[in-house]
Amino acid sequence: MSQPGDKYPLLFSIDSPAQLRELEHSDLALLADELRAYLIEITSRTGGHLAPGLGTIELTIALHYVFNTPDDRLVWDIGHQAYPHKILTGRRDQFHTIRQYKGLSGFLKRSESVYDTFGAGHASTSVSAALGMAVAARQENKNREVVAVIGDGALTGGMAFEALNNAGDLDANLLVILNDNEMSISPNVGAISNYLSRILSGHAYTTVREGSKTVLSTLPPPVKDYARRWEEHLKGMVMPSTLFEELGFYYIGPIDGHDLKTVIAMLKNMKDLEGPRFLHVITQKGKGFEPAEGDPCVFHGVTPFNPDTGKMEVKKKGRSYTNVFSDWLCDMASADERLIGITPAMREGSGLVKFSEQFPDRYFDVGIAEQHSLTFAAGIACEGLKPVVAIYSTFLQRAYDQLIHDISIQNLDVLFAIDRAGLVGADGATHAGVYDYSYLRCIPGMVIMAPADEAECRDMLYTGYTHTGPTSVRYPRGGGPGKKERKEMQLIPVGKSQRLRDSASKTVAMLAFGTMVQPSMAVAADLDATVINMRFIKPLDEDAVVEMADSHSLLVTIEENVIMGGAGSAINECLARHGKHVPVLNIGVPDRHLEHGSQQQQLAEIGLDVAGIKSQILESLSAFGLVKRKISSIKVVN
Ligand SMILES: Cc1ncc(C[n+]2csc(CCOP(=O)(O)OP(=O)(O)O)c2C)c(N)n1
Repeated sequence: MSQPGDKYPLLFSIDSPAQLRELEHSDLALLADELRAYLIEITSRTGGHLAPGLGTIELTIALHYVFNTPDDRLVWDIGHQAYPHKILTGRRDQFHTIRQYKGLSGFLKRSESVYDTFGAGHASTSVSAALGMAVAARQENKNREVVAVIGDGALTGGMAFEALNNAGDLDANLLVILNDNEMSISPNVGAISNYLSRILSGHAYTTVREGSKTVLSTLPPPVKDYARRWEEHLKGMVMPSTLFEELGFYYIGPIDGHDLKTVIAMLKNMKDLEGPRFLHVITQKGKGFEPAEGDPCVFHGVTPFNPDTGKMEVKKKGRSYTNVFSDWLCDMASADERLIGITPAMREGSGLVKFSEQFPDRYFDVGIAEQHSLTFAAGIACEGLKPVVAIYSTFLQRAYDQLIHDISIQNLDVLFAIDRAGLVGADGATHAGVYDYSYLRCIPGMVIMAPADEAECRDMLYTGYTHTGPTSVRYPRGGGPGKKERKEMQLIPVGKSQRLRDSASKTVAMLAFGTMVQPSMAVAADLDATVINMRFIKPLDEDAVVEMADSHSLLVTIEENVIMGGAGSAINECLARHGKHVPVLNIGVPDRHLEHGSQQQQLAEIGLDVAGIKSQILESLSAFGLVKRKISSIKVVN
């Protein structure tokens, strides 16, 4: 039987970057070919991020070839483009487990490998982290190189500029590589992106640089240094300096990031220099795989696909909450011309494609700039228009002060459509949307809703849009129970829950939030429990909570959010406030970071699936001595 090594002999002869560094220069092109083919073959089965990694194959090889990793520090931004890095740093044989339960993470993780110098998943952190490492090396007199690789998309994040600003001033020994492919997930946006394109089209600059680079590479260091200064001088006379030079970086580029020879030569040159350096590399997202080159946006993240044609497996999926939001947004925008739709660089993921096509003048992709997106919305709301910020739960974390300082304190009318709330599956801990109840709940005036089904989601969005002040609707990745929305939108009374099921024994009352309503109904049928769809995390339906406390023996709160400070905590506080002493079981996400896997695997791991919820309730009933006393009528099915 043929082994993978037969197909990729060179790649399978390399188990570490140290071995890579022993290869002849002339072998590297073949290695790039094998690495690319291997990446395509494996991701065609596993799914995951594809186009970003295809664009960084040569850069990855060159970096590990030139730098002495892991002692020299290589910091990738986000980490979704680092699959080739994973394969070359001892994880080739486990690569087929990527993003799967107990398998390799789809992002960078310090606990996974010494080569993953900084854990990531969110954008725009690499320059800050690398700068910190460079400063630490200086403090400790360690002679090591630190390299940050950041995409042009991630460069739209303010944090990247905060770090560049700081680095230029600290004169840190740091190399920043801009991996410029003109794409974020969708085409990149913003003035910096336009500026980068202008640099790219500045042929004169490249030509001079290309010439000088060849000369520089052949010179001994002291002469090279002199020549570099001379070149700098000449450059200053004939052409404007780049933004990065103004910030204190020695800038080289743009160079072709797929030309291994050039990239290696440039890296070697820059390695010999000191201080803040900036290498501008042009790559093509999806390079070497025609379907991905043709549609890098679709191939940014893929489901399993046919490696010959690129055709992806279409799983029969129901309607997602993202679709519900997408339709609602267009319907609402048709009804109210004040509506403005805003996304921080997540047009596809957040369901704004249709809106951007139908209402281009009211659509704003502001870049990977969550903080800005909120204050931008605040400004729009100040003028009487109606901003809707479509944002993932995990990315809203980035904009917390803007939420309080710019929106809540001024009680501005901003609706947050919070997608990917709860457990997100394969993206894992960095993307978990399990904190929003807790971090939103303590903000005065914030309305927080969580729908139990698609129809309720649409009505909640409408309710939030109509309400005065900041409001949010948080919904999960994927679909719900499949309840068809009514075209006609209905207001939901703010702060009112909905009783879905009455128990005869009045032993257990399940107070369920959002995604947990459906499994609660399944459990309740077995345990004869009362079920309340709480609908609002804030304002909480206190009357319902008190009524349940007065009439039932055990209250069970259930949420897909961390237990700490979440919806269950809100109920605990309410009970304390009303002097109710009733046993309470808080079910939710425990106080630890959850590994990646499918959403179902994650839910099962922490007891948030039907079986887990049921067994926690049964345990609690027995711990509180309620089983014999009250629920003799309950048919306990194990
Ligand atoms: C703070 C934050 N917001 C949004 C995202 C979602 N996201 C993942 S990759 C990506 C695009 C990154 O573009 P770029 O840095 O240019 O890398 P490329 O994929 O083009 O190689 C976005 C927006 C994120 N990871 N982090």
